[in-house]
Amino acid sequence: MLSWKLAVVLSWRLDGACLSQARVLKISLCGAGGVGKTSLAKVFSGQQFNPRERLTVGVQHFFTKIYIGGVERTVAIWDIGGEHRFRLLAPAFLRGSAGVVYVFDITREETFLELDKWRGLVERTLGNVPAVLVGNKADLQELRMVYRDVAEDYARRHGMLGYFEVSAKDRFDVDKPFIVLIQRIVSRERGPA
Ligand SMILES: Nc1nc2c(ncn2[C@@H]2O[C@H](COP(=O)(O)OP(=O)(O)O)[C@@H](O)[C@H]2O)c(=O)[nH]1
Ligand SMILES: [Mg+2]
Repeated sequence: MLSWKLAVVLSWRLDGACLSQARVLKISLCGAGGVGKTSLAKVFSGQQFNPRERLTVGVQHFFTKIYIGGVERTVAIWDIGGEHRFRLLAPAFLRGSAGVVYVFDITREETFLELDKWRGLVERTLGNVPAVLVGNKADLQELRMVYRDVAEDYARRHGMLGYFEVSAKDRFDVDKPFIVLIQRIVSRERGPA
């Protein structure tokens, strides 16, 4: 049986966790390995794009500050290793996320097809949270394998806030999906207008 002391400590710890969550916005990046999650997180948080980005082992965190609705918020981007073996850990990493960015690579169809698995994982762990869909590597138009309208339709069918085509390499439109997602999260926090 749980002793009352332990219960008090636990509820105090949970309160602390909730309080800090109210200040730091946690956003998780989900998608197959190599689609550019780490690159997008880096560019969004003001770091350089690295053409030789290494495989993410487990999880990496990126922090950035953003002014939204006249207030400064700290955003923590959780970049979860996309490889199969890390997926077992994904539910633990996802917990507490206020929103999710799904990423695929427009030049590799299998990364688009893998989105269903990530959505299942997210829905089981977080329920219905605001999400956006990102097609990365828009600089490689000639190698495109996933059409824009197919991705747009996918985002719409699954209740996402929108589909955004970006390039971490060219720093093209990278902020857009994050801003749209954060705006929705913040407006949800404030309750319906
Ligand atoms: N051409 C191009 N390459 C990219 C882009 N974003 C990432 N990459 C490259 O794709 C590879 C995988 O990127 P990474 O960020 O490690 O993907 P992750 O496994 O999803 O975190 C790296 O070699 C990156 O340099 C992009 O927008 N365009
Ligand atoms: Mg990575």
